[in-house]
Amino acid sequence: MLPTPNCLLPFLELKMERTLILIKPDGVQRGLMGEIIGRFERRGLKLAGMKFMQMSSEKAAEHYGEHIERPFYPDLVAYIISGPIVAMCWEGPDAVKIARQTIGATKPSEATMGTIRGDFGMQIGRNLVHGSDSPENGIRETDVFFTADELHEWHRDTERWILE
Ligand code: D4T
Repeated sequence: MLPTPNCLLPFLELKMERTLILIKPDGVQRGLMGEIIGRFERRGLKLAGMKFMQMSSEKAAEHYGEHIERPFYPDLVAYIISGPIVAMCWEGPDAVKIARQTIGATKPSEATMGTIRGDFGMQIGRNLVHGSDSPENGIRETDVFFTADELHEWHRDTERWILE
């Protein structure tokens, strides 16, 4: 595993987590960007960084490297680089678990209604969103997509109504 960048150490001490969320090309093409961003925002997660970009094959390999031996890997990379995506870093206590619950099961046919994939998805190869699967991967993946100066620490005035 890569060493934790110094700028992220304070978050570990506060037991805050960061999660990397991607709106995949199908989410962008289907006009669901606002809907998807709104779900994380309304849940109470706090945005630290966001960019609209197209992934290179190198970045796709870095992001999905753990799946390189899987039969679906070539299709997965072709899909993720096929058009622009939205990359976001959201933070909060238990941010990884809360975001994955908001996203729903990997297979849209198994995702609960009320989740992003349960409400908008049909097939695993077009499942709209990526979310980090552990706090460690939240940090590692955020580092793949964002430089330190692209992540913002800011005071949210509603904080005390969301977190105790
Ligand atoms: P991501 O990483 O996109 O948030 O998805 P998950 O964390 O929910 O699921 P994953 O890592 O197991 O799979 C990564 C990515 O590969 C696609 N996939 C997966 C696929 O196209 N066919 C498959 O059989 C599997 C298992 C979907 C998500």
